[in-house]
Amino acid sequence: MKFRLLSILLLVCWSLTAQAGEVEVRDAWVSLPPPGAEVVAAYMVVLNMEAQGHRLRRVSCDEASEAEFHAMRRHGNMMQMVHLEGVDLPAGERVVFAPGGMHIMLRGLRRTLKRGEDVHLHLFLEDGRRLDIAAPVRDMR
Ligand SMILES: [Cu+2]
Repeated sequence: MKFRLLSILLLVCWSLTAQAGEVEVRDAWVSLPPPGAEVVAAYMVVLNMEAQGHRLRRVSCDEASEAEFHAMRRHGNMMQMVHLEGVDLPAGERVVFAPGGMHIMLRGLRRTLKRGEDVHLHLFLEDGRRLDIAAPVRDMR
């Protein structure tokens, strides 16, 4: 009986969350590029708190002429970057972009990035939504 009540409560909580759900980006940051570099990587955590899956279809950046989703793949004993056409965001899960794994590659920087300043990224979901993110520039950790 107690157990059943708990299940019902959990279910209620879950549906409330799903209703108020959204796709959220946390801890976005850009690694400080070496002087003169034209390529730089951005990282973040994307939470899909909705009950249905979504997909990141495209990314753009105010400070760079090109922005792409990249993943790292092993090729022999080398790690290689591969371009991803999109990134799935499964329902209720978090998708991590971090050094050594998925990242947003920014090419053609329009100006020199300084430590502490914000880089502005725009994520486009397949359902037409757009998420605007400010990602501070900081040293690689
Ligand atoms: Cu890359």
